[in-house]
Amino acid sequence: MKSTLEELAVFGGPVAFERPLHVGAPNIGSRRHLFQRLNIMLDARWLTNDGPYVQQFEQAIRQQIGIKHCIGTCNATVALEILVRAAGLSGEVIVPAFTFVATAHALRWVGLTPVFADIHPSSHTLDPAAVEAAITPRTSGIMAVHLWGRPCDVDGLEAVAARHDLVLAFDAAQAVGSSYRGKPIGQRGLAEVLSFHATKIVNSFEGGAIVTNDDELAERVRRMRCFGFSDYDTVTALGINGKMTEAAAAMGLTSLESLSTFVDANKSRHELYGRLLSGTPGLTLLPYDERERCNYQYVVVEIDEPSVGLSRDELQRVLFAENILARRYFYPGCHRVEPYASEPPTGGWRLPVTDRIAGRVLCLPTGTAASLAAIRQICGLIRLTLARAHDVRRRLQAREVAL
Ligand code: T4K
Repeated sequence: MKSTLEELAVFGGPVAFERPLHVGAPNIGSRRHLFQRLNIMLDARWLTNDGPYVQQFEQAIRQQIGIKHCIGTCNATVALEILVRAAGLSGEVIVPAFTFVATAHALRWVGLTPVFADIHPSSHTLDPAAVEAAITPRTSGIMAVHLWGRPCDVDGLEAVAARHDLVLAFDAAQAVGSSYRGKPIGQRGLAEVLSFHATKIVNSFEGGAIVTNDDELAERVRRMRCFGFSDYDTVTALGINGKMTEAAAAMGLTSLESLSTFVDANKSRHELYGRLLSGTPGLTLLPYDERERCNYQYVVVEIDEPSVGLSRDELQRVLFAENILARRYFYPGCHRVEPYASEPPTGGWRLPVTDRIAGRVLCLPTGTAASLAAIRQICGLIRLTLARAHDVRRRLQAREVAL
């Protein structure tokens, strides 16, 4: 364990990790089950187009969430695009800017205008009061996000949507395996969108799904996912190719079998970070609500620069030098990336909480690929860096001048 600044890689010491330690290294699950499924798939020569594994995966997700319909897709971004079209949204849709850019891009890609509303400082998710203030006569819906696998204020947003007769849907890309008020996330609003990207708690390499209790919406989504075909050779609507492959579904099923193992791994890592970082001045680890089921998918810390004397970006530089690829999710916020940055509303985007949080948050490695020993090392490096924050800053600045 390093104990002096000279030992830090950023100042010329040895690199702590030989290979990069990623935030989102995938959980794998049973290779045997995966290869069995892939062999069956190859023998059957059925590789895509709503095959048996896609149907099994959709059924498994339906059961897991307790929902009527699940339509698997090639990824969550396309699922969002299909959903907003199938829901008939038009004009403006209110979204958080503090989310992965796919939430906003999916809307924009289909010609909608994302309108960014601010978030609550402790939940990092949409603030219903800010949403209400952002409503205009052009608003048709709200796309809320369950960030970090933690639910947003579903009840509060439902009340706003009901008052203004707006469609409410959820981007639940990060929230598979988590609950809201004791019930699995995925049951609320008109529909919710899940992601099974490689970095997610359940992964199908790439993949997504739309889950809903609405029969008509589900039917429209199914057609849109497959070019608008209503049967073997009849096209009844505009559609796209948003299908999930059989190999993806085989991986999804295999991954889903191990969901509780993955959650336990994440939980033990989150607890370890909590124990080892507790009492570190200027650092807060975002908690999960122990009354809910949580997937503990992200280990999120906030760095308070004024009290610690070091910025989040400076800490990230120290960690990167050690091959710890901690991420500044979701800096700088969608409103500050293109095309949205160049198209601000009159008076500019006013999202003070988003701006503040986007400057403080750092996500640390977790999941089955990050060993507990690695996490002990990461915490030791963070504690050392923050305890000597002023010296670290001085040395980093001196290095910049020297370069
Ligand atoms: N809405 C929300 C709220 C989302 O968070 C996302 C996706 C979406 C919508 C869209 O879902 P999809 O269309 O992707 O299904 C990652 C993921 O690519 C992205 O899916 C995820 N959110 C986002 C939060 O994180 P990046 O920009 O961090 O890059 P990526 O995927 O290259 O790398 C993530 C980390 O994982 C790195 O530390 C490298 C590591 N990694 C990645 C892959 C793919 C591995 O170790 N192995 C791998 O195979 O976006």
